[in-house]
Amino acid sequence: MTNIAFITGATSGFGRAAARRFAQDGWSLVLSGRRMERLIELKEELNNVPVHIIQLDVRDDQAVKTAVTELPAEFAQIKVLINNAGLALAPQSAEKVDLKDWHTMIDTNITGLVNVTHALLPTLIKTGAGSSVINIGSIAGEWPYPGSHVYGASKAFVKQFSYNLRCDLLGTGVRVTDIAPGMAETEFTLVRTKGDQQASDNLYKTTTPLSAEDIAEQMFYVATLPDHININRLEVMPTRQAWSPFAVDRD
Ligand code: NDP
Ligand code: 8X3
Repeated sequence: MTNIAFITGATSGFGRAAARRFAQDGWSLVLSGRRMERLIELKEELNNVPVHIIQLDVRDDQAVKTAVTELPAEFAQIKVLINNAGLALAPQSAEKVDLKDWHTMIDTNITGLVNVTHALLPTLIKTGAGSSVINIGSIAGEWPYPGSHVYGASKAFVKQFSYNLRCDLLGTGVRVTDIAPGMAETEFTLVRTKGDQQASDNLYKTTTPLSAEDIAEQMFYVATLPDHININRLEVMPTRQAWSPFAVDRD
């Protein structure tokens, strides 16, 4: 059977690096994201494997359903779903955040992820042993920090949804993993700060963040383990990132 991966958010960062990593091993790819020009470029670059691109906003459940229903036959039998599309917004304190930003994170990181999962679960169950749902969570889903508010909470959803899916998929052969990266240099901070390149550069300079390729390698590892192994959660941080002491409010 052909190995086919369906990757959301393939226009940048982890998703694009994952497309390149899976293509390196000859996987067929279904790549989605909102920026069509980037998808076209990536398809042109990955000309060694069959690639199907879909302009898709994961928040639109009908569009997601249609995209899955209308997959060309040679891309229909998905083996690995990588639920990667996501974003953080508004790194300031909760009371200063525009409510719209909270909604956008919930709609993308939670609703979008469940939309795609729901649409592809029957296919993955049909593929059976060796298939995987790889959800991209975050260290923010486990560890609180100031300015994480709804972002971290949305990634806690990803973690618990992944665990709960495992329970329901027991016996189907479908594996579920929550990959939870720490600081990684992608366009993530540019999006989070609404285009502040300086803030993004400042965050990553003078340390050694993870790269998109580091996480793509973890995705590929999880997806290609022997069928009987399920990594439930994989938390990956840069060596140069760790926790801080609890904050205390004093007189
Ligand atoms: P990037 O900003 O580089 O990539 C995000 C991707 O998500 C883009 O391809 C973007 O595509 C896509 N996306 C965003 N919103 C939507 C939407 N509504 N519909 C479809 N696609 C969408 O960031 P990363 O690669 O870093 O982020 C990937 C995932 O990793 C996210 O879930 C993020 O939360 C998570 N993460 C990132 C970490 C980091 O430090 N970088 C650490 C831990 C987790 P387009 O705009 O073209 O639609
Ligand atoms: C993104 C990683 O450290 O900004 O999920 O929360 S962090």
